[in-house]
Amino acid sequence: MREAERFIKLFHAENPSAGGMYARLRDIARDVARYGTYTHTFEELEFGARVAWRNSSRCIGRLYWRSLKVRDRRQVSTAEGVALECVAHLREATGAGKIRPTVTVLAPDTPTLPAPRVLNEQLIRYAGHRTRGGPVVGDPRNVALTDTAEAMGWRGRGGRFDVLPLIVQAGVGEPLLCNLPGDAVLEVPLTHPEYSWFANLGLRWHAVPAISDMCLEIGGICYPCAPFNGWYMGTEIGARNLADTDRYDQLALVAGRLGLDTSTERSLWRDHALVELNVAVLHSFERAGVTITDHHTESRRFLTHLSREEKAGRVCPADWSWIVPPLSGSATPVFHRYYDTRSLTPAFVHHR
Ligand code: HEM
Ligand code: NRG
Repeated sequence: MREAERFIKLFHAENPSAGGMYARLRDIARDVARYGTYTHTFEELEFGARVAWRNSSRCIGRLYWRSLKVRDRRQVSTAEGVALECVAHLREATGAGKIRPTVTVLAPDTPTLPAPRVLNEQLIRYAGHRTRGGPVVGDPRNVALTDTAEAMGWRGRGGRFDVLPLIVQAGVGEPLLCNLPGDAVLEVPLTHPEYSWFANLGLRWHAVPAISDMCLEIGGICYPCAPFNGWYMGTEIGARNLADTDRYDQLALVAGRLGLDTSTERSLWRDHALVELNVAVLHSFERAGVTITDHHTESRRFLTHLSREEKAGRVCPADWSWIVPPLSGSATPVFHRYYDTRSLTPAFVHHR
């Protein structure tokens, strides 16, 4: 009730035309007393999800928080229903490359029924195949998820970019395994604007980052299944997913092809390879007509967002260690200051 009251007051403070705050609070108190829970109106849900994005202190992309598309699917609670909605979410959000920031809100936890859950951390993830004694083939981050899928009967093609199936848990029974249809997963093969050999590295990435393992908390109600997406910032792919030594670990290979001196750190071959990898990511997405942003533009937008929030009289919490991009940090304006570190609700939270 305390959380509900705080949220309803926020909703009415920011939506003065909604009217009837005291009647609404009285109805909620009655429902909570009777049923141990209450149901958000669509307007409350939409506002709550947008503010949860606005409050995401690790997110540099918050300037457009008001434009989040909210798909209200709270009536969907079966594993099959959840899987179908995830596929529909991907199709709508991908927009053939013109990516739309979207969240799909599925059934919440209630005192009588736990909510369904997607076990994948994102709707689209590449398998990490263990090999006997050798290195992982694919994305080492997803080895455990790949093992789970295989234990449920899934077989990948043993490639470096096999899209994993969704694993959906609803109720106490066996989880459901669901392959994503090809047309729901847009991917971009990577090429470089100057080096034709780059294409032969066979690298690619998916167009849409859609986090599916965070809980959306609004006014004391928990929506554990609320997959959301925006678009990528190039560095997420070029400076982390393809570069981290515990991910695709491509820097030495790229440096070798660039003819750099990898015998000494002082040639800065890692730094040089990182830049070319990131050039390739931005170039390839742009050429494929897929929305992507670069870290310089996004850093400037984020500071615009901060000053807008300040003008609106709001605190904008931010986590420096996540906001500063993993490439050329000090060449972006977000590096050169500190941020408010409070945590606010509504919020997207990690429960696992
Ligand atoms: C984190 C960019 C949209 C919520 C991040 C990160 C980046 C980013 C770069 C850090 C990721 C990392 O280092 O792994 C963007 C861009 C968007 C966007 C460019 C384009 C529109 C969204 C949307 C939501 C959202 C639509 C929610 C509705 C979050 C959250 C995190 C995050 C909760 C932290 C994730 C975690 O803790 O693992 N975002 N974002 N973002 N973003 Fe955004
Ligand atoms: N770094 C992760 C994705 C995290 C969220 N990033 C976004 N979110 N851009 C990766 O897959 O590389 N978003 O909602 O747009």
